[in-house]
Amino acid sequence: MKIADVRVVVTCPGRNFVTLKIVTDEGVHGVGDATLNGRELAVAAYLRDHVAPALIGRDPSRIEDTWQYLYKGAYWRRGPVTMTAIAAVDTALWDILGKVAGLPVYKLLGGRSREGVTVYGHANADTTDQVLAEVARYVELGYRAVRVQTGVPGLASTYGVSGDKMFYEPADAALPTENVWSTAKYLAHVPTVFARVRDEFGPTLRLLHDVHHRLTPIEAARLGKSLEPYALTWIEDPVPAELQEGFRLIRQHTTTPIAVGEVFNTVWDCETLIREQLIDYIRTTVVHAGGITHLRRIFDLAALHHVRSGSHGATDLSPVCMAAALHLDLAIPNFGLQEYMRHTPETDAVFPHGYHYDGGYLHPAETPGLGVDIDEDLAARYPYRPAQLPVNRLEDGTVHSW
Ligand code: GCO
Ligand code: MG
Repeated sequence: MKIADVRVVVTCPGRNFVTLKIVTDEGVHGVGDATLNGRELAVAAYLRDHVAPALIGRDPSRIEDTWQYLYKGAYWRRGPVTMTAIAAVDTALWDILGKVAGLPVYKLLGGRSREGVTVYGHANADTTDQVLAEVARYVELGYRAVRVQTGVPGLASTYGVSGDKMFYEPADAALPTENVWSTAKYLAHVPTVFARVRDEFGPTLRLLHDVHHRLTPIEAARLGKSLEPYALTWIEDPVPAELQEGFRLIRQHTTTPIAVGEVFNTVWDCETLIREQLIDYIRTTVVHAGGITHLRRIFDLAALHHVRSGSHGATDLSPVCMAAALHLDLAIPNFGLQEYMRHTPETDAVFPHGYHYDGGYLHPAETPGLGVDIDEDLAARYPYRPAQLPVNRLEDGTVHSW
């Protein structure tokens, strides 16, 4: 069997998605997510101009060899654009392998290690009173873990608080909008929110919070300490993580668990964090960390160091990525949690899929391959629309991490 056709599909059923479709000479096809929020066309061009021509005629079952060929062969290693492109190819090849073998991909990865994939939902609202109602909504839907984000008094807008509660989408304009940030106001407010949530929902509901890279290590340590009474499952991205050593400082000061990694692309981005046990959950995901092949490598390293998975699963990761993530989540021994932000009905229609939610768990499809596809005719009805992520500034105008 040989690869006969490679297509890149860009579509915007509510938001932009890039999908790679690989077709073999025997008519089997596989799909891979290639969406990089706000930089979609860079990945589409990388795939179309540089990767697709080199795939024609290759044996689709040589997944590891193709990964090495694209990674080492490019010479210019790593980076989100390259690794997202490689991820798309890798994911599509696993999909083809599953279809040819007649098995869902999780069985090719060693079979199920659990009955379902525990997911967390996103309670978000401007005020604490409103967010309590949002948490209750997720509890009623059966969620066992809920991420809690609120507005901060004195700040006009805050990351993670959206008008459309189920489908948070930060890429909201053709040119970046600007948010204003105050660490002092934030640090004073967050513990008061979690005090109310714990009080209302009791000690066992798993609670999470995303800091979105906005603090320094010592500020993050203070936040972690102040949240200890409320026993969070994790605080996410407490600091920008280019400096992995910075997490040593946080770790020395707090027992609040830490999750990091949605912007990482390779095992080298988190190798120190994992090896020194500076984090508890690694949030790398299929689409941005080199596909199923490379993510498995990261999770295996993590398993040796008491670090569990907690893959990113925001709305900007397509149902193709979610399907792939679920197969890996089901198979690995050190699964922790899976983020699950729902897609709009328009997106679900463009990407028909067999995974389903039931009582706090997601379950991958049992059909051969990944159990997800793209309806190319429907996709063509939603042309690309430029949309970028916001920029963050301090109250004095200084650009800050978003
Ligand atoms: C999360 C993330 C997202 C990202 C978004 C960027 O934890 O879900 O932080 O909200 O900001 O995916 O494209
Ligand atoms: Mg996040």
